[in-house]
Amino acid sequence: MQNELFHGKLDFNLESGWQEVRALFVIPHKVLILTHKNPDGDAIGSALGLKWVLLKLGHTVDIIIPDDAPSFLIWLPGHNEVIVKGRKSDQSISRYFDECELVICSDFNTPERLGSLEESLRKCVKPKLLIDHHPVYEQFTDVQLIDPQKGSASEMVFLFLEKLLFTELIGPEAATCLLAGIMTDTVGLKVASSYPEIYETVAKLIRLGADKDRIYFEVYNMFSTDRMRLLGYSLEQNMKVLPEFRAAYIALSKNDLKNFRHKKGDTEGFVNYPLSIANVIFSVLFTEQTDHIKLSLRSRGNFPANEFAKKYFNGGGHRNAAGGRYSGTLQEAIGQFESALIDYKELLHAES
Ligand SMILES: [Mn+2]
Repeated sequence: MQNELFHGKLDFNLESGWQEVRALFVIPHKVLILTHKNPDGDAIGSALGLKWVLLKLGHTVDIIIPDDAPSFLIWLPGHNEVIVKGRKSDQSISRYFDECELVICSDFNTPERLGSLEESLRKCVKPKLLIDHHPVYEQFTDVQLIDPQKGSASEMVFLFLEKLLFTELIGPEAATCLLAGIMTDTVGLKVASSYPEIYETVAKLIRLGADKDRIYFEVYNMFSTDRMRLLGYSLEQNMKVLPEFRAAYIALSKNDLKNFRHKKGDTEGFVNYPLSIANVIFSVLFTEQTDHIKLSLRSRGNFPANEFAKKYFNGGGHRNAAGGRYSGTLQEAIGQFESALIDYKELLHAES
């Protein structure tokens, strides 16, 4: 592969670079697709959607993820062939990096989001392409295609394929994976989706065979009884509303999770519920992990959840959806959160 072909930024609105990238993809290569730890529907959906199309172009494609996908995603076409780092020897993982000819990163804006795969990516000297919808502060790939205005990386992948004139290679499997990514990252087209183009993409994907009803059913209506009861407990016993800050939080200890036989992905989406309360515009879910406290942050309007997460909880993300972490106890994390709210009180009240 000619590395020199492969440098710079791609932009949907500009023509530069696209021909070179297309030329790269019409010749079969060994491609490695990577996506972030704690993979969500967009991570898995964008990776799988891309894989299905690259297979049709004759590429050899492997997807490696740092850790398992939650159970509500395992039905996605092709998921059974996704390689999970934690389930393989380090040796076999490094072989994938050694043998591939091109690395595609999807749905993450810093190698840190790869967790245990971070080092492998940083060391890898193969040409790298990033497709993402997060703002990127550190360029870590040769080529990047970024649009923070888009609701999901899966939508970016669709537009990427369309721009490369590969739309007709998107079959029902790829279309379903990409639509699953779009639907999950926008919480069923409720957030980050107030622009007309997203519905054009959704329409095209449905025309290409995406099974929208199945996505909705598998993602939203497949709660285990334990998960449903954990949600009830979280809202009834565990949610604290702070009207003076227009904020609310849920804090789940390891014990809480154990009591409800918590499985990966069970708390997915819980953070959105407090935002349904009138006058609450900022919601945080704390979950106690083995060695740190994990935070999910959601906001409405212009309140910058990402900035808040970055400033106080080593995190980041989008304005309305961010993540963070805290080293210390659950109580200390909540304490830090409550005092940080004081700094943001004015901003929280400025929001209409
Ligand atoms: Mn995403």
